[in-house]
Amino acid sequence: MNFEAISFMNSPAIRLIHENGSEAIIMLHGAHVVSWKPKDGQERIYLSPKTVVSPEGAIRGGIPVCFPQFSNLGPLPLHGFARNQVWRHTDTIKNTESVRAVFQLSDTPQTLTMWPHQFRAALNVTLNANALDVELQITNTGEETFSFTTALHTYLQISDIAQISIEGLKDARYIDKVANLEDQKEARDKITITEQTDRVYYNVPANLMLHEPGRSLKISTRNMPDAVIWNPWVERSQSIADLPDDAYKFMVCIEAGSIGKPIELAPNKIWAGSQTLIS
Ligand code: TA6
Repeated sequence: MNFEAISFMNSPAIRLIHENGSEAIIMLHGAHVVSWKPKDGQERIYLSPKTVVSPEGAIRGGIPVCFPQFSNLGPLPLHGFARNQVWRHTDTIKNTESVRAVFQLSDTPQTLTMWPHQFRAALNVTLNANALDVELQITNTGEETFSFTTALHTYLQISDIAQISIEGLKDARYIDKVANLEDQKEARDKITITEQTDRVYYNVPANLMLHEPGRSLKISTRNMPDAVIWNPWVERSQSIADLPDDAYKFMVCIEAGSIGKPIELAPNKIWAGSQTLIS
């Protein structure tokens, strides 16, 4: 097990290396996971080839950390500010099974102007033999209760959108943000994607599966009850400047979040939720 500080897209990052050959890269900008290759060497995380790292911007692809607001569910910029901040790499923990990097972000005068609450966020990224575990911990370091919504906005790399399916959401209630429909119920055992898709599913099972020809990925969550499925499809890919026009063929977002019911966090309390990708 090992780790090294590297430069990735000309920006500081940490590479985690497992003795079985698997590895992950996390950038300090956003504590953004931008790569995970299990031991078969196949990249599992989609990172847009057009993305850039800019001080106020978000990286396109990878695992954006949405905090303290998911999407436009409040007054903050889309998906909150955590993905646009530079986090600190505070620790690396190695044992015989895994290697973990810890990143931290606290309130600053700038975040306090946007969101007037004192907090400490930690992102624990753990590389196991066949899994990548991403845990977000939020501590209320202030004197008043605050509430937030959050998600790990995971972009998964796929070989062909026409050949994937997502299993585990049957009977879940969802909103369809493309068709603008509230309180729908998923009828399908396996979801396929054939058009622009932007759905928030509520209270989903802790295990979902992404199936592709020749490989599958299990997605397990803890304390993140909601799931977002997003694919921008043709026109939306074309309209997002930092995505290639055909990006929709090679990515699907399966996000873990706590979105439907904002988390209320009292002073000195800690909330934690995680998503684990298992190859
Ligand atoms: O999680 C899905 C979503 O909220 C979509 O509505 C879509 O806009 C996407 O996130 C990307 O958001 P971004 O701010 O990164 O362009």
